[in-house]
Amino acid sequence: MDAGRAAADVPRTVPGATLITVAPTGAEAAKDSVPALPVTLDELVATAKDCQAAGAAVIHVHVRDDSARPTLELSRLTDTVAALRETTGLVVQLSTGGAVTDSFEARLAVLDAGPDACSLTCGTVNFGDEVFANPWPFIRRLYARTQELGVVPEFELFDLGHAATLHRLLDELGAPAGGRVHCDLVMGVPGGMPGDAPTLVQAVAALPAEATWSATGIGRTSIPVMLAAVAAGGHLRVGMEDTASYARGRPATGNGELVERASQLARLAQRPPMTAAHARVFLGIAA
Ligand code: KMH
Ligand code: ZN
Repeated sequence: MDAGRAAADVPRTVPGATLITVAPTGAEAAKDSVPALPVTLDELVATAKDCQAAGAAVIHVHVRDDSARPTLELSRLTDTVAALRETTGLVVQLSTGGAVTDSFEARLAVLDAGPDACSLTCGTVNFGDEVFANPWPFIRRLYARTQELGVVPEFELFDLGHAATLHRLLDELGAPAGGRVHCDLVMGVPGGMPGDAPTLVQAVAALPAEATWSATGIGRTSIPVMLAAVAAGGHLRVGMEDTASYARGRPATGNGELVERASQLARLAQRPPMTAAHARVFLGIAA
């Protein structure tokens, strides 16, 4: 699909359905402390299949090296995209956020692995004791590259000010590949916006009028954010990148049960999980 295709031309809705994204690994948790974290390609493929069966339609991917450390090595990313495409129908969204230590050049090169979609963070944020750096010139370059390559971006907002940058990006560079402005509110990061219902409502109000959105809460904000997002008519992201626990004092046994719970909630809200095929139409991803 044309990068320049107008939002109005894209089939806008899959009526009454919830898009569930799983973020199974991330770049922060250590395999030693979270043994259920999928870090090898085989583990990632197994979790992806479980999650699709449980109701996920999109997988947000970070890869690890042979020592389970985060890496942006291009050949691993390319192999991972191929393996997920062969074994699942999930929309493959590669992280361009990487780890806080990754260079801007390595993060831009992620797009060369040819994913369906990518994350695109709309601003710098304190990230615990670290800084997750996303200065305007980098955001602009990354966005322009997604348009050039036809990779569908998901705009990640960690703070309310990131919404202003998203407006600026769309005003200056136009519509994303696929035509849909789809955002993900990443809430509860120490240094970012809090993970609670009043903040979620404020953040949604700050988005462009045409945007659709999902939300995820980090750590113990996971459940309140999920409940608030469903109540506000949003979509959901869950997974062990964002929380390694299923409940207080009970580690998650895997990503599948986190997706399963999100699916149950979506069904309870009368907006059952969107299939991966519908997600492709919803996001404007070429078949
Ligand atoms: N790992 C974080 C520093 C993304 O994937 O785009 C950044 C992150 C966001 O996870
Ligand atoms: Zn991520």
